[in-house]
Amino acid sequence: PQSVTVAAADLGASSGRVMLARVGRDVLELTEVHRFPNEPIQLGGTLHWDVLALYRGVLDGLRAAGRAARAGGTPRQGLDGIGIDSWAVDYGLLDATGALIGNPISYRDRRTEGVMERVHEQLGVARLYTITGLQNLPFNTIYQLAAAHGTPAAAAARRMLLLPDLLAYWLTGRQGTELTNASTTGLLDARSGTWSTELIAALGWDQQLFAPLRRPGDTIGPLTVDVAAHTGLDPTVPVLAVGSHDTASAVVGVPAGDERFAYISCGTWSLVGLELSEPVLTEASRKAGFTNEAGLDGTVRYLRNVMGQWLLQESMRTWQAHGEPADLAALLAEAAAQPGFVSVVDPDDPVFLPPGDMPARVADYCRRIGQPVPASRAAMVRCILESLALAHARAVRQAQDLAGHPVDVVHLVGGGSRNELLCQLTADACGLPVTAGPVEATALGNALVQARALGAITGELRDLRTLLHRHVTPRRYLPRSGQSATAWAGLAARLAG
Ligand code: LFR
Repeated sequence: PQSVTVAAADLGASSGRVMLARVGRDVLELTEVHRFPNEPIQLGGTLHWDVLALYRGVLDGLRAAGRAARAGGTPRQGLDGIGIDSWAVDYGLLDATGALIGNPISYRDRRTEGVMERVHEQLGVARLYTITGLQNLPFNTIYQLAAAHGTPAAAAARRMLLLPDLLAYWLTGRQGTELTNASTTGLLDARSGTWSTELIAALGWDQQLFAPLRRPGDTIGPLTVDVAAHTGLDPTVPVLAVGSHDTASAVVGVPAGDERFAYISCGTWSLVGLELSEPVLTEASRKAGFTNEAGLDGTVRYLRNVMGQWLLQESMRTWQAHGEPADLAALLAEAAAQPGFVSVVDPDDPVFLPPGDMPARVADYCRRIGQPVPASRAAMVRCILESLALAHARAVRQAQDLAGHPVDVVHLVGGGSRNELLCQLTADACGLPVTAGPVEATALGNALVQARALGAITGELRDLRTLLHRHVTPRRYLPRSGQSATAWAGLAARLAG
């Protein structure tokens, strides 16, 4: 076909959206047709995702996408494909009949506290890294499953499906695990790209709990009759595997040309790193907290999780909850006018991981290391964004050093690319040009992979990016000359001290 029309469903930590995309050799158009909130719920002391609300949001979005496609007079009078991505590591458990057991739990829930250390004691942290290449984040699926081991729910479980695969199962009746997201579980062998039967056995799980792997571009299956009836879509519309880990899709959506680049996929998290052809499994890499996740077409996403705009989002939520709602645009403008280099925090400190009163935690942190407590909300935002920029720069530098892969430019994609102050501070701290945008890199990456699977475009990852390059206009930020490297180094030294 000349072009195809696909729906890209992208679930994020605070909202989900369904985008309609038209993709062909000469066209790349993206429209948001539905957006819905994602509101985790605390119940019985546990933080749950409202997975059925998310499923309903996807169904509503697919109905809207079908309607919009028909109105646009697409060749097939409807959709040519559907792809789903979301954040990583979280899952649902299915019983022997395929029914969901309980409600999926958020990776920010505290039930994994101390579990990672226990698993490391049992299996050896260095050995884990040589097998999986994964950074030690307390919420990786491997630790969540270890926390669940022995519970009645886990005893009844016959399948573990990661969230995008769970939704795809409900749409199609087919079970499987998409590779890019499987690579975030801590149970995938990074070299062979298959489930680590060794780790699965060592942790006392049945191998059958883990579904057969699928790759981005594979066909998952047609819609069930019920779903087709409910959404008004043709039952033959295929659900396709995409980079179902949102970060994998976002990296596909980085509009890089031939330059040597680092990327920052900047949303609730900042995922900072490089695209490589081989994993880096050294001890130095492990100690620096770098991960080797699977990217499209056998690439390695060599990156580090930086806590990201989460600190800002939770601050906004806290102010709102205290009855003092803040306007983000106004606050960012005020923050830009604040003096710099006053106070800094390490956004990756575990105190910032759970939901809660971030301004209070930032203030405590500043007090603890003998810095002024930000005296206004604008000063607080300035401190958070400078801290984030510094963490971005640290990860960009470390990635280059650890992989022996120097870069000339940093591509910053995702919602954070709208935050001009953050982009500018990141350029300043990195001492490198930052190319910001597209905002919707994830949905674009999702749609491009579908379009290639459907034959509307061909080629390798770089060809997909060439297409992207022609249709998006990122914004460029150059490091400001007045922002001396010594000032940033001084900030970094405060954290080291
Ligand atoms: C980003 C992301 C990160 C992952 C974190 C938790 O949305 O997918 O890549 O580490 O969420 O799943």
